[in-house]
Amino acid sequence: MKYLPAILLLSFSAAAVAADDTPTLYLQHCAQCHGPDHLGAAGPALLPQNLKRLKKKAANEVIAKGRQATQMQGFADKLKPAQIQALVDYIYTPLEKMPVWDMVTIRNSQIIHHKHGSLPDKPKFKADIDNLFMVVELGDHHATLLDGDSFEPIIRVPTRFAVHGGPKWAEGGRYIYFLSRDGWVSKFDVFNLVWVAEIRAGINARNLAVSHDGRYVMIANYLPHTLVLLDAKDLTPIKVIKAKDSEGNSSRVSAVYTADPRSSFIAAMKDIPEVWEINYEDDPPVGFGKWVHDYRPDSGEETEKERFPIRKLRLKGILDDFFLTQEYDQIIGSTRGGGAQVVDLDLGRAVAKVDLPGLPHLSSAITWPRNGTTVLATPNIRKPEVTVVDTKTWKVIKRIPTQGPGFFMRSHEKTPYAWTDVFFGPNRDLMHVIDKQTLEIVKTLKPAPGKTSAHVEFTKDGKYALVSIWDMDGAIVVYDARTLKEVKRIPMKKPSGKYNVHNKLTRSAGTSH
Ligand code: DHE
Repeated sequence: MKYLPAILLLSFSAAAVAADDTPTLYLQHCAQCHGPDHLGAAGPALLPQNLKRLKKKAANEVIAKGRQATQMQGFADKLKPAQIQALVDYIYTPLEKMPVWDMVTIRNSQIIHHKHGSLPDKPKFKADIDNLFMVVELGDHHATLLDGDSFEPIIRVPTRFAVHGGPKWAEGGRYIYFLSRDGWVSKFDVFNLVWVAEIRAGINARNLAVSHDGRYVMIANYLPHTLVLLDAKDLTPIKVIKAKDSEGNSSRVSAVYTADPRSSFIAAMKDIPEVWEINYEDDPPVGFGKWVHDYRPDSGEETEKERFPIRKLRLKGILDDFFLTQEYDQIIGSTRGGGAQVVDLDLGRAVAKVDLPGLPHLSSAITWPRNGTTVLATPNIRKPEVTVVDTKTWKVIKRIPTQGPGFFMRSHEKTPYAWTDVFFGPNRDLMHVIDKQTLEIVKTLKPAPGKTSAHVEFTKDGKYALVSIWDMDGAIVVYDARTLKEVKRIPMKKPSGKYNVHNKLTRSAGTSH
């Protein structure tokens, strides 16, 4: 017998363990990185809720062969196929008891890399801060800070596993906040190019929002059913709000957004027909929480008496996804089962229905002025069309056929075009460019044949459009937004979204907020 290293011998003895002793196999081979409680450690959480986006077959392959560009090694030489399958079934089985993720657990997870206020207030590099981009590279879980004038990367840093939703800029571009699907919130100091604080706000999280004054960060969680409010300075938790209606029915929180002029966060509920508004003023308006229907003070963990009151708007149906108008007075949300409704935040009720079939991706919708009105355009995850709606009448004014369902749509105040990807289907390497006045597709680009092209963001002056090539051997392709000619290609590993300081902080109507 050839010499075998100790670690392999250990693994062969593990292979002798019967497949019905899968928990032991898990502890031997997986627990070190993924946590004995499946909640994740250096590696991601392995709970059915966190694995929803990975098919069992793909999970089997990852265990057998490992995952490219990560520390996940393959186990095909150590485990029999039946054992690998047993491990797959095991991690897709719900835990008997869900772990508690409350104020104490959250607080204990906090990591302060640099004390708030301890780092210099001048950037370490020369660039127009207002025109910086942060690019999330999903391929190997990194983020690249890009100079929006030279299109040269300034720094590339590792992120937590599976960042999702837009990282949120704050304080004029000094800081940016990321959220991973496993609930890790990470704050990056852009001037000093370092991570300053981290905290795990949930087990399975959706997105985060930062208050317009830069003081608070709010996290929307699927698991547990909570909203978590953090102090933006060092991410210290302030409040854990249980997502429950007045009858005690608990809900996942789909997403949370900031409504600047209202000094509030707007949160969408996934399992109850409610939308919540959480005020973050020091001195909230009297009776804020009693304003809609029969709101009763939250019985969850309160840390401050009258602070952060919640208005709960009861709706006719559950909203899957929604868009906040530029005035922040109305939301338009897709209703489960089809169609969409417009909810007036001041009246506290639905005021119109919109004929949006399929699954409009409203969190990616944009608006622009046209013929004396404001139009809203949304891509559709299920239907090959971009739907254009008049926001005065809420009537559909045009259905623009596309080469396949799309995910993201973007424009800019200073460009005549709106860009939309064809994210799904055989034509996912296409990108449509739509004239915002004629509502016709004027050009269809194919930035990288055979590779998905998606998610556009503009430079602060709207002169250049940056497109992501979603591939391990991917890139950011920079286009002249007027001539539609390529000007530069920056190699990246599956770059998902990119976020421009100016466009995000001025709440440009051409991008998501
Ligand atoms: Fe996202 C944003 C929900 C799947 C990439 N996604 C968002 C937002 C929501 C959302 C509510 C807005 C949050 C924000 O910006 O703060 N996404 C959902 C889903 O419900 C859905 C369909 C299913 C799910 O499993 O969560 C979903 N999203 C995906 C993906 O599969 C994508 C393509 C790859 C990934 O990262 O998992 C994806 N979502 C993104 C990106 C944004 C985003 C890049 C930010 C867009 C922006 O420009 O702001």
